[in-house]
Amino acid sequence: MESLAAYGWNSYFANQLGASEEVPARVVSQQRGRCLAVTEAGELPVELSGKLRFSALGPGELPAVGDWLAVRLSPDGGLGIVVAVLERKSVIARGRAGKTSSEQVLAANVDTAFVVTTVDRDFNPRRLERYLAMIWAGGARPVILINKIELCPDRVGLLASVESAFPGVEVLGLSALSGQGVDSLGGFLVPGQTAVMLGSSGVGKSTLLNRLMGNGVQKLGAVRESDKRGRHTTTSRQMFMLPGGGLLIDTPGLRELKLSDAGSGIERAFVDISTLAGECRFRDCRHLDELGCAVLAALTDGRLSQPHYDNYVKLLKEQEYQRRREDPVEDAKNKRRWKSIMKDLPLIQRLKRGEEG
Ligand SMILES: Nc1nc2c(ncn2[C@@H]2O[C@H](COP(=O)(O)OP(=O)(O)O)[C@@H](O)[C@H]2O)c(=O)[nH]1
Ligand SMILES: [Mg+2]
Ligand SMILES: [Zn+2]
Repeated sequence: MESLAAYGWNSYFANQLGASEEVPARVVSQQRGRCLAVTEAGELPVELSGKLRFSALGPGELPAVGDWLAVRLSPDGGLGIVVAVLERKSVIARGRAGKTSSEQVLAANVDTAFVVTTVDRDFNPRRLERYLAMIWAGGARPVILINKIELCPDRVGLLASVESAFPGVEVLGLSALSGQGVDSLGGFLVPGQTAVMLGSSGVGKSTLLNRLMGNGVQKLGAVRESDKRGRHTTTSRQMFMLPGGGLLIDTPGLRELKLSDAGSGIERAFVDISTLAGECRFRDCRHLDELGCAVLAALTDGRLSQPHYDNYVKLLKEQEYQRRREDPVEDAKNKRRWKSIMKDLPLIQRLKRGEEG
């Protein structure tokens, strides 16, 4: 019997549940469509109610790890039927490649998002900018973790340069392997708070989790020495309660991180460009070829780096594309069309089999 407050339950969610026969549950793991959630009475598998399945406007509205749910217990108490996904306080979501408009929620209701990278090949400022935009857009606080710090000869210099490249973001160096610097995460991992680890495969997320758990809770798969990026060992998204009471979500490495609607996240991740934009001649300047563009001026005289600017333009374009795709009117039309096709499906099948009429 666990108190749900230990899992982050608070009045924000309690107010949404109101008085009903449904009980609150938090999704603690997700693997191939199977969801486990924790309730006051312990962990149990949950399934979507038919109504929720059909009313959801896209996968982004379905339960993800970290979500709080209103659940109806089956008579024997062995299964929870998800009646509703409670409104999220924050969300880590990426856009998905593909034809249908959709976003994928990687984690919900997290306070802190650790973007884990390393001092070696994985380090990529452009990718970090992308992560920051996504995290800020979803209402969480990003923290950059530079793992394998023991491999870097000039640790202080590295941290200083990363800090100056990402103003307003906390940057911590650590070694999950030796434990060096791991204590500095303590402030983010307090009881009732939720953090998620994001980052490529092989950067040491699972190693860090194991160290924080203080035991071998999650077995690590073998990593081939030849494969510098390490091997993909975490296949599900899962939440762990750390010995100190904090909640930590481990995620598998992401091969691709397309932005969903990142909104103001991009402005925050490129705060230098946003500041310059205030001096552009036109208020709606897109900083592409406009006259009197302060951003382009800074690019020309070298105050702004070209790859940094290119990434900004790229992310804005991506966002524009996603917005068009995720237009609710277009989306609803699509859904209605599919629903009517599904309705006609038995008929179509009968026709195919030659049982006309
Ligand atoms: N040198 C060094 N190697 C590390 C460190 N943390 C993790 N590793 C290694 O990096 C590889 C990938 O780690 P893993 O935790 O599976 O990464 P994940 O894919 O992000 O979960 C493993 O071989 C780890 O032993 C570290 O701080 N320093
Ligand atoms: Mg892992
Ligand atoms: Zn401009």
